[in-house]
Amino acid sequence: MTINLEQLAEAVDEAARTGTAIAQLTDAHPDLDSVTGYAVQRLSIQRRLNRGERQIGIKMGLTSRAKMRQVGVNEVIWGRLTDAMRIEDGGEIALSGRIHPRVEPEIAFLLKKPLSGRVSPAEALAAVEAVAPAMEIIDSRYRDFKFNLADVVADNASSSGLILGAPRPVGTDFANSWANLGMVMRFAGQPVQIGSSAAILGHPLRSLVAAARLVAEAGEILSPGDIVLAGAATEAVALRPGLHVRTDIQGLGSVSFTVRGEAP
Ligand code: 0L1
Ligand code: MG
Repeated sequence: MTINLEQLAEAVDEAARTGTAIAQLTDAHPDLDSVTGYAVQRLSIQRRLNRGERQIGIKMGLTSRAKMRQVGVNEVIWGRLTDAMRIEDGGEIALSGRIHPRVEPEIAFLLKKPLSGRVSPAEALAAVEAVAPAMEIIDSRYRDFKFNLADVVADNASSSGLILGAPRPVGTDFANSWANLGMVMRFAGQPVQIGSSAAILGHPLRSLVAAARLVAEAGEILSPGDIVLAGAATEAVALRPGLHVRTDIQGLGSVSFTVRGEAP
């Protein structure tokens, strides 16, 4: 069967826009591969840009063993972030308009220089202005949060929202001192996930190196001012109404938000 990329892009984009779960694209197109998935992702994000959203960076996905195990996909992937996905630190989010949102603790890089291609960790670090504690809200558009590699790539790596805490400038000691930062994510004050920055590909900087390579493979570039979400250090946890969610990262600070509504 011929694959109509625009049609698939419209399907995932409408599912995200309306908060309506859809069947995996690979149900109808079992041969869909990740290269085609990325083409669908690009077209679906173009639809957002056509509606007035602005791209603000990228997210790296499945950068930890815990995440790969959780969803049964064994490859690092990436997706695009837009300004409409941003939630302010300490802000409120609604669950309506989302399907089955989950949250995960992350680290975010803020870039001061362009970055693309095969770069060393030192070159990647030289492009970083600051680092911030972060959380990502993911929300697969597929029923039951079930997908394979091509599906999740087409669905913009499940991205739904991002929250960044106060950024800190990075020093030249970043490579050593940030290798193993403790991270705790709490729901209503109770720890729900505990991890380490080491779970992000061994060091979050490796995620930035991978980001530069992956965007270059897509003929793109990371630009000054871009945010790069390095990926989660732990599994993601389902959100519920009324929750206060906070992540603390050793030496980096904290980031939080509240889910609107009454706790059941
Ligand atoms: O940010 C992530 O690691 C998510 C990637 C996509 C898989 C998922 O939805 O958990
Ligand atoms: Mg993530």
